[in-house]
Amino acid sequence: MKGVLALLALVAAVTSMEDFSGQQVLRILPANEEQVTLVHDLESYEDLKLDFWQGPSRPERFIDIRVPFFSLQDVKVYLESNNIQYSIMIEDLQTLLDEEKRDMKIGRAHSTDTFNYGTYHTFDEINTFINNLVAENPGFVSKVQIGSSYQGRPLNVLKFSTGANRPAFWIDTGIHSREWVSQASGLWFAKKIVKDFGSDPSLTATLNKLDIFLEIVTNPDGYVYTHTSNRMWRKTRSPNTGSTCIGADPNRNWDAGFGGGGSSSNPCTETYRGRAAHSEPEVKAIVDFVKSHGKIKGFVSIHSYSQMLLYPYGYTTVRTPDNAELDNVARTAVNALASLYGTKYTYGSIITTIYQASGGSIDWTYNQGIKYSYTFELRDTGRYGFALPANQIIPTAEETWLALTKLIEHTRDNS
Ligand code: 0X9
Ligand code: ZN
Repeated sequence: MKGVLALLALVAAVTSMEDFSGQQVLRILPANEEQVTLVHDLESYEDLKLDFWQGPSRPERFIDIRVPFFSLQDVKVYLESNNIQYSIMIEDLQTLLDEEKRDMKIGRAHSTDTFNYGTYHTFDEINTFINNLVAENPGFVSKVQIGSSYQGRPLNVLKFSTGANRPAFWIDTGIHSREWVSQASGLWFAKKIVKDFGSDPSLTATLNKLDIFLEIVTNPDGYVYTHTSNRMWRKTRSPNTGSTCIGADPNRNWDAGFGGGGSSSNPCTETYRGRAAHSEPEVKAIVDFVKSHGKIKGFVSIHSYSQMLLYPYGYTTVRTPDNAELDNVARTAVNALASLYGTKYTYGSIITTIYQASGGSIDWTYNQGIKYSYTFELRDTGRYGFALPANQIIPTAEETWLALTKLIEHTRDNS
């Protein structure tokens, strides 16, 4: 085992890709508030280099933590000596990532018809896809560049439109770069819209009233980094003065309860809020776009994992004035989603359903007057987490589309 690990580490060093050999993801079930606190205390031991995939939490709710090989023993002893229940959810993360790499079929598609929707793609492949889709659908699909990432990559948004000056529905995928099923679903949605327009009565009615904007790679620097250096990268890639740690959490960087609970002021954490609200160009670009457009009626931000459909707020337990309506629509949407493959989603406000998160995108859009602001956490519930096998991409996108359609229809008919 030691020899194998050393060899794998060597291979990883040569290719400069972070190696996850021997790393496990532990699923921890704290029984009471005291145990929740004990698990959270682990976060302050920075040397352990833990990565909280899920959590903060409350009693009886799982916390999933990725634990490096060198910290495993310490963490397990800590949990056991405190009588905290846990199980090993992923035995060896690198094994899953090796499979993922094998499944990535490289091959340049020359059209969106031959594009492989059932595999994960690089940033360049996605940009080629976008250009092809635009070229294949003149007068219907266009590309809008809303800004540039910190490292200068274009922030491209697909626009589906059949008339001028329409109100619009926004969808973004991949704001957290490691949540690969999100960007992959975005690609499938783009093709679905083109295929169904003109033949599916509901989508056709939608597009005769609303434009749809779709940003597939919302955090391009992070996404490239997940392919070249660290598959588990979540944040942006902007530097932080006074720290060697890189990036801010683009879902803690919005001006809605900015700096509140469930966000961190430490640049070395995964939930670092950034130096100021909208400090990240990837966030600022959407903020400017939404404000200057002025007629965005629905806004959906797509993440993974947990199988949830959430609405505001994340920063406060105060209910929005639209709580009942948002909840009803969410129920309809998750029922539609489940009708295809039986995938179960929970739904509710962010803070009551998943955890407190301040500075999140849909809290900001809601406060801007975009009533239909929702966020998805796609598959799965943790068996694979962020390393969801590629054979689940298409089923995930298909079922999610049914829920999205409900949200879009309701927005169309009520604004
Ligand atoms: O922590 C987050 O930002 C979300 N979970 S994730 O694992 N995708 O990072 C939960 C916050 C809820 N808000 C949104 N999903 N937008
Ligand atoms: Zn996310």
